[in-house]
Amino acid sequence: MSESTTTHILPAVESFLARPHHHFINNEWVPSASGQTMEDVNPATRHVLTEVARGNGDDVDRAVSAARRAFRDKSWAQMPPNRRGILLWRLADLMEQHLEELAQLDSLDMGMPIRQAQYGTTPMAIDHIRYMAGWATKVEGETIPVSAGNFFNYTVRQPVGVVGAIIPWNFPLLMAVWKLGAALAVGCTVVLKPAEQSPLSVLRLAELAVEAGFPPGVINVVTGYGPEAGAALVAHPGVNKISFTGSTEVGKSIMRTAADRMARVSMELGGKSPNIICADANLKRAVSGSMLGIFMNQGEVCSAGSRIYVARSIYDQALEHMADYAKTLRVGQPLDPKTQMGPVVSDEQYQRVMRYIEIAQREGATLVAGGSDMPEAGPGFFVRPTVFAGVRDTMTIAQEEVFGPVVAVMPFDDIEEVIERANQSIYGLAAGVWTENVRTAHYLSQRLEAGTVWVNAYHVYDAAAPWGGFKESGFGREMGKQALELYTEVKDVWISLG
Ligand code: TXE
Repeated sequence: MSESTTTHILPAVESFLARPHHHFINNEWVPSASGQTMEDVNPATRHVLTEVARGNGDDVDRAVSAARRAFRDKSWAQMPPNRRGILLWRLADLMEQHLEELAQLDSLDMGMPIRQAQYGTTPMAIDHIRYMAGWATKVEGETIPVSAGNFFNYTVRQPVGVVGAIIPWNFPLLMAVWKLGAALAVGCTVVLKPAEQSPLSVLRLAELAVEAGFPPGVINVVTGYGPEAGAALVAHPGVNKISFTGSTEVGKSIMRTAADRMARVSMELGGKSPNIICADANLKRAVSGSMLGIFMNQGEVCSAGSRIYVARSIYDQALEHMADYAKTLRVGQPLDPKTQMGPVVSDEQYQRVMRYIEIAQREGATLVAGGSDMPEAGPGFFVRPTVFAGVRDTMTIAQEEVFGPVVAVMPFDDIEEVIERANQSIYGLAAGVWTENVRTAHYLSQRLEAGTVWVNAYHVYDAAAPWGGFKESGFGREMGKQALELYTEVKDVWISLG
């Protein structure tokens, strides 16, 4: 790390880190009921960044009570929608004023390269809040021409109530606003539980929300571990809806708990996304796009293109380019603006990724790049960008989500065969297609079982475009107007005109 290439930690970030980090309940900072805290580790250095409140059921209870009060009284759900929109817009303005600070917090907290945080995910988060601010005034019902008699029949969409939002560590700020934006726009109040590995940007966001003028209880943040704070939020009878992003395994257990009281749920879960490079693709673009598809954010992306299928006629050439790309990717300190890939989030994740690399080799896959740790990148949890060839569809590396910088590259012979193989997964979040043939592009887009298909691109997102999975990648769509459905109930009203 040299002085000239490393972004200095902003004084505002330094002073934020030095403060105690309590729960944010009813617009106040509240220490844990138990008095316990947990360590927040910087994955690039393995040093403790700061301590954060370790929440339990008592803290969740306080936060849910605050959210219920705010939902019931007139200060939020019954606030004129344009006022809610203005508050969201103000929050976005404040986020923009503090963009660098928010970007640094995510970068320090979970290892995201600063250029991605600063020019990608933080601006996307701001844009998302503005997009949802616009929807606050546009949540409309319908009039329905019923035949049952002389009635005027119409629907209204009403906020579902208190939302329990549980988010992962891979995009801390962005995942928070994906849930907050739509929920707040329609008049819900929220208790948000960030991932234990990366709570900082969300805590800073809560502070900005007070500055923007959000009433007490509308946004609450309880930090803590999943089986403690997260599980208590899921089980709380005062929570009407759980919006979860995380592992499929935890998603299933949340659904079981939520079923007991019929709480609404939406799930954005894991993936093993296929990325298909056809023989007629622009190879240079396809290779660099596919490498971005797997190595962006260290591969810690639910939609990472972790199964690359390449037409056999160009397979050897593509594989060679991919190996070169992986070997020359700049892996290093996340705060260095030149860094393209940072460390994985934690020791636990590092061990998990290394285990998958070991299993792949044991099952007979061939390593063409990476496959080890990367001490020269720094003292943190660095994994060398890894490319496997000689992979069979039945191997663990072709079936399970690694959630790290590891990709399986496989040849295919014809379109029907690759469709079948691509769809042979429990997941269905995203897919990529690289071809210059418009028919192939549309045909594959129709046939692939995925919530999003990118053609001649990978990892493009927009606040207006719906996002969510097929199969065990979950259900419900975040972003786009579809996200409003997650946080509203439809009420049908009959007025007798007889
Ligand atoms: O996820 P968890 P982890 C996948 C990815 C990764 C694996 C494990 O494959 O390697 O999951 O990651 C909270 N009740 N994804 O362990 O445990 C937890 O505190 C309520 C894909 O980090 O699912 C955190 O806030 N909440 C994914 C959130 O759930 C619980 C992103 C996610 O943690 C809980 C993350 C419980 N019992 C991991 N247990 C994606 N879709 O992008 C945990 N949590």
